[in-house]
Amino acid sequence: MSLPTDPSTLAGLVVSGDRRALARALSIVEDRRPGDRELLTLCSGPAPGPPIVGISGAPGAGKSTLTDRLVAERRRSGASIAVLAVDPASPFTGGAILGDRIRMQEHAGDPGVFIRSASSRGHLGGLTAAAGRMLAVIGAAGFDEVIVETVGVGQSEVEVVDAADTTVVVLTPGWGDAVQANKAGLLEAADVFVVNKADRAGADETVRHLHQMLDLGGERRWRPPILSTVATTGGGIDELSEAVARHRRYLADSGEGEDRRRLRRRRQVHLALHEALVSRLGGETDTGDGLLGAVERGEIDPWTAAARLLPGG
Ligand SMILES: Nc1nc2c(ncn2[C@@H]2O[C@H](COP(=O)(O)OP(=O)(O)OP(=O)(O)O)[C@@H](O)[C@H]2O)c(=O)[nH]1
Ligand SMILES: [Mg+2]
Repeated sequence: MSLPTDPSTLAGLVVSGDRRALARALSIVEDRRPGDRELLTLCSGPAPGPPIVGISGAPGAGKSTLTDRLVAERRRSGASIAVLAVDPASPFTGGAILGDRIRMQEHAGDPGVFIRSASSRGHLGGLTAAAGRMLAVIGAAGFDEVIVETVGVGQSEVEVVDAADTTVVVLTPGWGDAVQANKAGLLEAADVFVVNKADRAGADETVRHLHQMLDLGGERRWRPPILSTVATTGGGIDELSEAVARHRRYLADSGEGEDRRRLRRRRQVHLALHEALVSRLGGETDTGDGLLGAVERGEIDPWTAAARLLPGG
């Protein structure tokens, strides 16, 4: 049976749990195809949606292996889970995404698990905005939990992890990793630290370094636990799952979960605005004959160009 193309029928199918409809709806909002706005409106509402766990870390840190283990662990309790793998550096890690898909085949055929990736190819206003739209649609599809895997430990990843309720930052043995996490602002962004590949030398030292850095950071209402895992064998996964559950309870009890949700909705407005304006500009692919070209040649200053994009400007 072919899928309907009109947004309201499609959204109805998404909400009723139709996975093919979900995949189609995600492509529409990811690529901003016709009907995307209506779909997003139909998928958005006052309900908080399922809790989102962000898993972030350097390339190859073991995020996908951990995600895979977490999914298997959560499935045992019957929870349905959607995974969104966000890959900002597609030219370099395109192969890794494919690898993820293959690894995740273990869950293929399990109707309680849905896996999807998003790469930076062709996203006018940035991958963060595209991921936000996709999460809105996934949030309407009735899953008990959502996991977002993001590659890297830089500023853009901090942005992506802002979309999560609970952010797990994955490091590997080597104290340089801990220092790098500090520099990239991940010490602030992390709700849970994982030192993965704890079967390798230096894991204890990395854990110690992280504790020292957290100590320097002063008092905080939630001190991120620091866990060691061996994702390949499943070592430490139960503890990770428990830490995520504890953080979720903290969010609910402290009211911080509600604060984060409000902030997330606000930020989505900023991202949407940025995208809308960039597309008015003619896109980042402007060949030089548009407004951007005039700015490049120095004929128009950047501030005037920006003002011209606004109504009345
Ligand atoms: N020794 C060891 N290897 C691991 C562990 N966890 C993952 N690996 C290996 O590390 C490699 C990368 O694992 P992935 O799970 O693909 O890492 P990732 O962070 O998702 O990688 P990207 O998505 O490419 O950034 C794979 O070969 C894994 O088998 C671990 O705990 N110990
Ligand atoms: Mg991966």
